[in-house]
Amino acid sequence: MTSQKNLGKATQAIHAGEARASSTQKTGMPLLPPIYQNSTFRFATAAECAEAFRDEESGYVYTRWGNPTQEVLEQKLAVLEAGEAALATASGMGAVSTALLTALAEGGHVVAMENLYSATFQILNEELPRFGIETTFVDATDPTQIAHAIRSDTKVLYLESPTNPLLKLVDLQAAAEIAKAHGVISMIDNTFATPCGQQPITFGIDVVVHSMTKYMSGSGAVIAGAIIGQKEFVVRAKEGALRNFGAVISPLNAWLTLHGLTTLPLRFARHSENATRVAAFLEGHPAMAWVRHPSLPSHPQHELAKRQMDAFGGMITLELKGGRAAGEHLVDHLQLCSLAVSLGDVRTLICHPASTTHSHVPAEIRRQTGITDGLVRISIGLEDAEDIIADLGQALEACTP
Ligand code: LCS
Repeated sequence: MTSQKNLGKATQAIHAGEARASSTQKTGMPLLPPIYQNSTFRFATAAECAEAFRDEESGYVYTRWGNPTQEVLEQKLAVLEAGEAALATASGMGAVSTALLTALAEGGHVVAMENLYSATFQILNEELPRFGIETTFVDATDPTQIAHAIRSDTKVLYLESPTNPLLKLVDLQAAAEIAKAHGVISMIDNTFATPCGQQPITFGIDVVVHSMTKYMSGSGAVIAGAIIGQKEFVVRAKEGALRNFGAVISPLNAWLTLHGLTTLPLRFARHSENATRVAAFLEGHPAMAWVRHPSLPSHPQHELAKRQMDAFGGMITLELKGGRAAGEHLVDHLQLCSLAVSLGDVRTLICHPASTTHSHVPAEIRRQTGITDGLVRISIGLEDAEDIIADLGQALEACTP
């Protein structure tokens, strides 16, 4: 594994972690890691079985505890995110909740980015307060706001960058330094950037979580998540919150994600290239009030994006001059792009966050954090950029008075 750290991203995506699966075969090793689609494992003797329960490194006992297909995926994830170890989970929210449950105890305090995926916001704003855990939400685009919000009982700094859906960025190095100085665990949801857009651990962030439902698996076929970090944290999460609360990935979804990851570097480069072209087209269109993509010089944090991101990603947020009605009109007239939540798919997906992905965030908080009723979010797919532009162009023409 050590030598794999020096390989390029595309090579890592294909080869990292795969040796172990093949080593179960004596000759004629399978080129693709096999899928171990089973819930339990058989032992020859009671002593062997007891040993596997005592020392997990010595064998597999039950898929909620560990499974070879999951482990191949986890080894690939650790290499891709430059972490010591990784855990695959049943969903992105399985990763977020398992990571938070591992890091927090009764009565702790969290400092979090104010603009987050809505279910994460709900965990922090509604679920954790039931256990006496309080969260202070800040505009983490300004690192001084993070520093000011940290208290003596703060245990976790929770971030997204770029955020869902506003594509706000956090200075990862500055945030990690503040957290370290206060003995706080820094966590980031890296779903929008993927390790091909940025590797937060290389900036000093402690824990990375993912919804692998999105770019990581890439096909729109699975719900899956991941946690990557130091071995001590990952083992604690695996043997505690993951195993006991049970957000374990199925072998089939682990296997599908594993194969999705092999093309992530290629796909993410193309998503980013397509989105850069579509964003430039949209920004020049007279129907737009504003368009946001990290590649655009008009993005308030374009310089930070250039500094800390290796690719700008495939997500675009915009608002039309005609507000919500115009946005709905646009969505209704698309022929190639699909009206659907989720993101990171090979297909271009478009949605209206205020009535869908972020509808559970109270309207007042949506307004305060900039999720306006006219906001439209596009996940640019892998179609030819000209075809995406042509579809958006014809729909915009249809909705321009
Ligand atoms: N983190 C981010 C940044 C997300 O965008 C999502 C889902 C999750 C975590 C949760 O992942 P899941 O449990 O669904 O795998 N985001 C969605 C979205 O924007 N539209 O539909 C789902």
